[in-house]
Amino acid sequence: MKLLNKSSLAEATEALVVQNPLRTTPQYRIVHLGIGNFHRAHQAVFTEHANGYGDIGWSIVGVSFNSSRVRDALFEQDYLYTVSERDTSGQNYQLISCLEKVLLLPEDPGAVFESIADPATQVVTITVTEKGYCQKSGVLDTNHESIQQELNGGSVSTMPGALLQGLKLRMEQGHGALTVISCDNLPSNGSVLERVVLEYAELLCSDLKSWIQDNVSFCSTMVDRIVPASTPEGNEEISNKIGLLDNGAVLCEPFKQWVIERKFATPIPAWDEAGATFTDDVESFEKLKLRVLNGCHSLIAYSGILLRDTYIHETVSRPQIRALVKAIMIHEMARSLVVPEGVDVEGYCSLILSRFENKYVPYLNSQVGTDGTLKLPQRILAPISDLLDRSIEPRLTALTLGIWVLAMRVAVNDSDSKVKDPNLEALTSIYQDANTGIPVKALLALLFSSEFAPGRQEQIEQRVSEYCAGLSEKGLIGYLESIGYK
Ligand code: CS2
Repeated sequence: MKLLNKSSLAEATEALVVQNPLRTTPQYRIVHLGIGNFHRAHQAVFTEHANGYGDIGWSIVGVSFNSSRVRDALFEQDYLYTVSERDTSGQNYQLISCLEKVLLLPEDPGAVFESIADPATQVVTITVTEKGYCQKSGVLDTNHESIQQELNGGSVSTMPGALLQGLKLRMEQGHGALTVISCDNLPSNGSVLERVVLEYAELLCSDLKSWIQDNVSFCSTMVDRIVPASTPEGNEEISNKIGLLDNGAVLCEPFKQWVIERKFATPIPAWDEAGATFTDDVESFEKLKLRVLNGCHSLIAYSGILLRDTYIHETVSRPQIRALVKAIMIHEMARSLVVPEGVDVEGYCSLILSRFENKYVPYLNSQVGTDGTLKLPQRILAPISDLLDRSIEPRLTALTLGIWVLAMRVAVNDSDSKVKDPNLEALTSIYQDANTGIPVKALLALLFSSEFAPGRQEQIEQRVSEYCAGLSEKGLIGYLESIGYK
């Protein structure tokens, strides 16, 4: 089969939808830090659609921090790839042609900084996951190993470090304003990023800090789309359908949402024409999505790990788990926050439940269960704290912590476990020290060391221990049935 690229494109089957003519000279550019599947099936898709409106073409320069996987797959394809949306109602295949190139930070840091400084670059978008922000409790973690290395003159390997070097060059070259948009699942992601960047800039040079304050805007966003890691089988199926070999195809669900804080320092693509919402109040959308979708996603993932299920859709199709997820969404997650105006919360929850059930976009429990010590604070602890403030008992959110505690026992004891966590060593030694006991206090302390629920651990610990005892005695399904989830 011929490889998908600019010269073979005309031979693709009719299944491949080509939205825009291939551009040779886009006028404006986005630099994207952390080019994984999520970016390629989310912001890149919005940008591709936006390019269909107005005369200004936007291209994306992607940056990888470690792996050359995306660059290697796409280089010979002239950076063209397919995004395929799939659910019970069918599947489509869209060509994405706005990716200009992919740079590898360790290979060519100078090219990364120059692309951020380039006057054609108007926007920097970011998806580096929670751990990529090198922050602790919302401030720059100056003890972070890689930040320390950078401060001591070592090579730049972090997202904040790379962004700052690019901004420094932009300042020196006099190329002016830039809009920076964080697209990770962190509450107030734009403000967190701004703080980290300004604190870091101050350590590097004070001129840079004030230049950033005058020239760069940091927008918070809520991003939503379920995009699993690609598989060889998935790529093969998509290639067969479009009639060309695509080693960089991405499979995802049809649903996508992007709510962006209207705080732009520069022109931006017509993302609103492509379905994005620009607003002054992103926070309430972020909170709703982080708790109802991501919080419940984690609950399903850890339940699935305990049940030895592989996929999210398998676990959520168990009636007891489905009933539990429905109940936590409505009775705890939605009641822990102020629902944004105009959102029908029951409809929102049931749409998310049906998205979790989409077996055509199989998502590994281990993928969602990865990095739990960094995800659960904003997904589960923050709602617990808000429920306590509202005098609502955090029952199912506490049960989620109990399920996580036991799932971590599986993760640390099972040599085949695919669940990763930056605190895996600490989790392992806590379990080793506990012998056969369940070290609830020490494990919860790992989560509560974040800023999300200060002083709340004591209020919840006893309850989590009771849940762990019940779960250990009856097993997850038996326990859920015993408390009425059937
Ligand atoms: C998931 C998210 O892996 C995870 O932790 O909860 O990636 C989730 O699929 C997206 O946020 C959906 O928008």
